[in-house]
Amino acid sequence: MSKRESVGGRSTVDRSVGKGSMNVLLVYPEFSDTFWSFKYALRFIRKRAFSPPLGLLTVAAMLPEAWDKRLIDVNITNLTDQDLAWADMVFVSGMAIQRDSAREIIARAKDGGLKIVAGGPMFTTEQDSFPEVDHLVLNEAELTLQPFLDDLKAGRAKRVYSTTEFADIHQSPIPAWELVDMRKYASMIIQFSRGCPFNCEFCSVTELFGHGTRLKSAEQVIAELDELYALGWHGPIFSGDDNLIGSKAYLKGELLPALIAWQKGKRGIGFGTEVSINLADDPELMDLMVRAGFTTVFIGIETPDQDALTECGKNLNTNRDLVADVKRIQQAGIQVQGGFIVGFDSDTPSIFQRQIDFIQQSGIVTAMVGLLQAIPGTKLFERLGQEGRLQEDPATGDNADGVTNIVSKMDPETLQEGYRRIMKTIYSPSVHYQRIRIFLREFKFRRLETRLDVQHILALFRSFYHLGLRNRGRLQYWRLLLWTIFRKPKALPMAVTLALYGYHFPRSFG
Ligand code: B12
Ligand code: SF4
Repeated sequence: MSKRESVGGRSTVDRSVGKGSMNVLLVYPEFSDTFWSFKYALRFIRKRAFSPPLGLLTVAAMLPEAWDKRLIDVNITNLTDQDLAWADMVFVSGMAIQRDSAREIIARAKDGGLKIVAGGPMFTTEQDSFPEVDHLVLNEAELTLQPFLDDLKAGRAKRVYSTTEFADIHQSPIPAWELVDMRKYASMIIQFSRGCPFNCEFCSVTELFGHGTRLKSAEQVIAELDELYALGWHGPIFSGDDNLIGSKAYLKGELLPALIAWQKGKRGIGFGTEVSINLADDPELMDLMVRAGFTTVFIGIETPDQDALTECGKNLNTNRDLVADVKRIQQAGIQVQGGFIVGFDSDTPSIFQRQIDFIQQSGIVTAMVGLLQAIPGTKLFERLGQEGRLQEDPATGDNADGVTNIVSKMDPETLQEGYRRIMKTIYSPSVHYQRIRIFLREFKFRRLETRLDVQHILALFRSFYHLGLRNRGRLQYWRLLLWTIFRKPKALPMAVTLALYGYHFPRSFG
């Protein structure tokens, strides 16, 4: 058994399946210029994308060893005719937001006479929309890939492989990172857990990954990190958890102590992840997370309106002082990024100013505000379908593009206009730079989170030119730098990074 298969004990798939040559092209479709693409900020550090596609890399690690595999992430490189000529089969993954690019890739591969195997969140939630795909290997590949490979070997591969079960992620292999050109990415990506104990009406996580939090063993995580480190990655790592703190006992007792031990003697490896707001209730957990290297968490705050929180089932966020919660996390030494939504049935036009005020007071610099969309597979989609309130066009999958597939209760023009006002206001230079200062005043530096390389130094000079000389808000930029140098000198790299985000976000929503 290879090292990769032995992690976590049992082998996920029989990797002798299909011995003989097979050239597999794993293709990750392009993201448009979205909020999360970080495209305009990444240019400053000469990176092409935020992180590589973990789903495809995990699938690659489960394919027969004898097969030749190549990864084409269209976000960092072109898919060429030569790539397609080399391949026998194309494996495609993606989120709804990558729909157009995925269709283009599928069409080109079909023109080349190639078989298409598709999986991942978009295909799982929208399988009927892709009649041209030969094999839909849906849900978690830990469960559905092996039956597909078995049938393929026997010459009777079916069109759809799906399951209602959730995988034991102790069986997930170490992703095939050797296929990745790490220099092109700002961050690497791993996953400690899947699933979320909560039940928000608009969210597809529980449908896709379940209510229980499924966790990798600490040993398994450390093996993954060791491999990344050995391959030369000593930078930031994002963990794609739905809600890392779903099982606090495991975190405190196993994972975080193991990460603290692993970090000894290493510098520059900061973790980011997604959690729920109840992190703020647990000082011990926050302290352990900081010591383990967590620098940033994304939290779905959604709205300061109690009725809207109740409407969408986000009961966890009700009856709390959400601004104080955010500040407690910042004071512990963790930056909070927040997700916000407008367009709930109970929203009135006063919500726009209330969202602006909340975001500003909380010092959440990276605030992703979206219009509520109904994603297939969610309870919201089902409810609105029954109420006849779904538009014909599907959800774009980008909730920050100002488009919705919902027939809203609020007058649509008022909603659009209010949404645009939020985005314009919070990312206007004066408000954005002021928010960075509000955040930095609160934030407690517990460790230096980035290892500065040449590109970071160059990015500082590039920012002098673009933000300090050419961009709107140049005066505020210089004021922020001076303020930081005198008041929080250790925070200078962070201040510049946050300033660059302010350069990206307005461009990403036009
Ligand atoms: C990390 C992450 C991100 C990263 C993306 C990093 C990257 N390079 O892909 C960031 C932070 C940028 C991001 C952003 C967004 N994300 Co996101 N993200 C995730 C998250 C938390 C983890 C993804 C991951 O790596 N998982 C680990 C791998 C192993 O799982 P996986 O990709 O699902 O792959 C497994 C299976 O799906 C399957 N599989 C996957 N691909 C393939 C391919 C084949 C051929 C086969 C056979 C099988 C297969 O096998 C794998 C092993 O089981 C997921 C939630 C989750 N738990 O997965 C949401 C998730 C993917 N994101 C989602 C969304 C909506 C978004 C945003 C649109 C959010 C927003 N509102 O703006 C943005 C859009 C991205 C953009 N650039 O604009 C949705 C997608 C829903 C959908 N139907 O498309 C998810 C599922 C969360 C949710 N709310 O439901 N995201
Ligand atoms: S807490 Fe977050 S991940 Fe969990 S169901 Fe709600 S929105 Fe989805």
